[in-house]
Amino acid sequence: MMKFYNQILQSKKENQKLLAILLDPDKIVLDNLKYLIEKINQSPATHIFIGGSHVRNNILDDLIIALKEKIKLPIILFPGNPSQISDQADAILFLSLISGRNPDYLIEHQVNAAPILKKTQLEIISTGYMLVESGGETAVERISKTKPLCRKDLNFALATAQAGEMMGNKLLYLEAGSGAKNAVPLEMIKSISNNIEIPLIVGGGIIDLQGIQKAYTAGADLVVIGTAFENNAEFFNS
Ligand code: 1GP
Repeated sequence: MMKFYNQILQSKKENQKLLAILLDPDKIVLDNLKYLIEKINQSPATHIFIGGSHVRNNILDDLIIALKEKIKLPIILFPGNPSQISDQADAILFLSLISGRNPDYLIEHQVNAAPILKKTQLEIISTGYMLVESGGETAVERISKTKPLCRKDLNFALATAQAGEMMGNKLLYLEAGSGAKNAVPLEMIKSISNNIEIPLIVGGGIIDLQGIQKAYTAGADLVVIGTAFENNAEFFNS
């Protein structure tokens, strides 16, 4: 049963917008966890995403256990590589970087992760991950050694999204990159959301509440906020 995915589908059907706070375990100071948890519980977040570029497994398990004690939201892994798997989470975005042409991020890491995932209880949600040019080199671009999609080429971005859907992905994630200078263009969100059926996640470089609203209005079903909350835990009260 795809419990968490079905919840996302249900929200989309009811036009209830979703919001994920992205936590990078490497950047979390465990001494501040109590405060962070308080702020997450006061925020409008509906999901927690956990992931980063260099996360070590032992931190991941402990962090998720600590979060689950005090937070009721679903915890979804958003892994940078196959070492970032924890059975403590509820689900995992099983990503394929379909905007790029690096076989490691299209299939190799997935092959390595499959036997590990088979031994977990995690709900696996296949996700077409599309990196969009954002005005500077982002960590995803550097680590994956792929070129992001051109901001202006809406037709190519749409064709990529549609191919991702046709290949059976259950979600699409339009990503400008963590801390991006420019968020995903609204016209791109609009054109893709109008022409696919599966839910659309949008993240990267959204730094204020208006940015979240604009992404929703353009058609995002779930918006991800990482850096802005990391820099200011009062972000959602601003
Ligand atoms: C990164 O989309 C997420 O993968 C969030 O990006 O850190 O810029 O909010 P920010």
